[in-house]
Amino acid sequence: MTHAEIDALVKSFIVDTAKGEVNPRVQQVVLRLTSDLFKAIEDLDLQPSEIWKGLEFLSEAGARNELGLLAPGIGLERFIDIRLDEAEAKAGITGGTPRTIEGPLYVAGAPESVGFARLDDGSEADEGEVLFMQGTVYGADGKPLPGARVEVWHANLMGNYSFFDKTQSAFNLRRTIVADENGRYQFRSIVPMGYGCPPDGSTQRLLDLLGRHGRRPAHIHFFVTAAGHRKLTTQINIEGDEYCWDDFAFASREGLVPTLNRVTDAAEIDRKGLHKPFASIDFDFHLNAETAAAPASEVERQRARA
Ligand code: MBD
Ligand code: FE
Repeated sequence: MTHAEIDALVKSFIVDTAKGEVNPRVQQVVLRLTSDLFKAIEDLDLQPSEIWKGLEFLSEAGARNELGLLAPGIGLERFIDIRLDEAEAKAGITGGTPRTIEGPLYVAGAPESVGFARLDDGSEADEGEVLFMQGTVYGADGKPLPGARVEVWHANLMGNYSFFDKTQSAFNLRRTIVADENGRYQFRSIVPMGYGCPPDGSTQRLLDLLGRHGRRPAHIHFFVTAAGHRKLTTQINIEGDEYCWDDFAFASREGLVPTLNRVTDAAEIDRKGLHKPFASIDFDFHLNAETAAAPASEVERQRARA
């Protein structure tokens, strides 16, 4: 079939059959995606068994709750970010801390504190390296933003996230820190390890067929919000991780790999109440002013809440 014939056929299936009230946006999207799919089937001469394989793959991925993992794995979540960056540039927004993908593992409702929080429950404190991370949240005018909210979440030493990993305590490695009167935040945690896709999962099965790995570098996620400013969704990578620039989720960006300092000075260690060297990262967040000229920075998607 020609593409024009496919367009006519799909219109006859999806548009001409409408009798009730139509959601025009849904109709437009379904029409487009269906005709693009049919054209791909035609162009690639996809066989019936291959088409069912594809549907079965999506079914399985959905049943395992892996569509949120497949999206970064095929670069879809990165593509969304590229488009947001373009839209912001068009709206005249420049500068600010680069965004990068949210990923599928955020959980709402983490404990809140002002200025400082300890993220880890202490269960891995002995094997892990203690991490202090601190900085200032700055607003569009370049001034600190007291009261800004820094939501932070990261994996444990196994690369696993609390809530999804039921062996961890509630909200382990997840907190909301409200910036203090100087716009400062600080947390104590452990240096996380990188994440790997579940080896028996749908996403990894696809990655295997593509000759790709399913590894992420060690990283820490953030939502940073403040009145009058656009929500920043971002991550930092742990410097030196072998996957730092080889992330299966394409989230690594210039400007999001801060220096990780190793503090060995005995007096400094003592001041933290520690008995061994620790890691320290300084990282400031720079937010952009909210504007009606750019798409919403608050993205609606289903998120876990505990
Ligand atoms: C993660 O921790 C993550 O951040 C992403 C994007 C995908 C899988 C696991
Ligand atoms: Fe993550």
